[in-house]
Amino acid sequence: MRKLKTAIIGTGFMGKVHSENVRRLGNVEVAAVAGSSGARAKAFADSIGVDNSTGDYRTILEDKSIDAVHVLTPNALHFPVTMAALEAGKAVLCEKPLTLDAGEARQMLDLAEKKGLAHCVQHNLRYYPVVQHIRQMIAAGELGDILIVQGTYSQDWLLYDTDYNWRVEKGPNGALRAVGDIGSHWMDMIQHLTGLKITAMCAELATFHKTRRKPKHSVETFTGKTLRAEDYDEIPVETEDFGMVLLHLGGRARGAYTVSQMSAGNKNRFAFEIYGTRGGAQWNQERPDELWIGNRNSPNQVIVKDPSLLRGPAQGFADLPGGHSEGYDDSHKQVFKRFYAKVADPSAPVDYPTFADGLWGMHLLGKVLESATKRAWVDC
Ligand code: SOE
Repeated sequence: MRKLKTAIIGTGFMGKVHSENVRRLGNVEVAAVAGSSGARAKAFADSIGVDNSTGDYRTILEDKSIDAVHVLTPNALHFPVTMAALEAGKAVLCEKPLTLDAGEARQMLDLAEKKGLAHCVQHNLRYYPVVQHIRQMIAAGELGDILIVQGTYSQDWLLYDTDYNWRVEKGPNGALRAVGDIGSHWMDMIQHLTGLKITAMCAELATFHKTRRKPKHSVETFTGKTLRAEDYDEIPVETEDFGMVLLHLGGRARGAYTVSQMSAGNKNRFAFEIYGTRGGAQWNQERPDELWIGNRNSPNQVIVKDPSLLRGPAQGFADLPGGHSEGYDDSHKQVFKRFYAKVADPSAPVDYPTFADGLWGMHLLGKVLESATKRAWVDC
């Protein structure tokens, strides 16, 4: 089988996660790296052992031997980079939130479809093995009709006003920060699991730090704890630190979630609870191999990941035996495995999140903003 060639566009936290995990597939070579400058691209390429690096991603798009690109830039660049990559005939895997608004996402989806190219938005968190197990249980009706969904995606890496990242600024990030960055995952997950669409919402956003101190030099996601007072400039902040959203799903279900980047002690706590007419389920990303099942008339259970015990298709998302954790890195690998199967063979199934999911996600983020601005319920 021919080895596929891919390129990593973006040299931050996600550049590292994507390059490491796409290499685990074995049939995909990271052939090139693009960054915001030649120096950044080269430093990153050197760190992962790639010879070909550039400060101009268009150089990569001209290379006919490259099959696909990973768009891992700040959000504002997802649209121009993806459109150029599709025009150049590359399959595109883009980080979330897909774009700055639904209009851009619509254009990306239309172009990918017109060109007949594989397209994917990186909602990797769907693909923890026990999460897929609960999806199968829900599909089989074991939780009954879904009534209530609730949860949070909470982190603490932006707790202090000295914590800074490009996401804090509207320009590179877009208008929604916490809800765009991690609320997008929560909404995608809950719809993926229940099969229900969000039909209405009421959102409120809060910016606790009206100004933040921006380091004079760039700081990577989840870092920045080692700087001193003289290393900063004070900047105004327009994006939210916290969001709370009430939801209607389908015709009957109701729910609520919070999103925070300022909840002390929560490192990457993506938690959901789903309750139906027959049973409930809870999961927390910080304990990824465990799934709690709640029963009304029999003892509750904690299911620990073991591929041989997972329900049907969920087994395909576990590559290690029971007792061997599969976590964040593995969830990325599961998306890549399916996306590159499609790149290699256009007749392969689309069993990964596409730009259509990303477009719906951007539509919902637009509704969050609309509801919070109007201080009112909005239909989706
Ligand atoms: C930062 O908040 C971040 O890296 C997100 O961008 C990811 O999508 C999330 O999975 C982990 O946290």
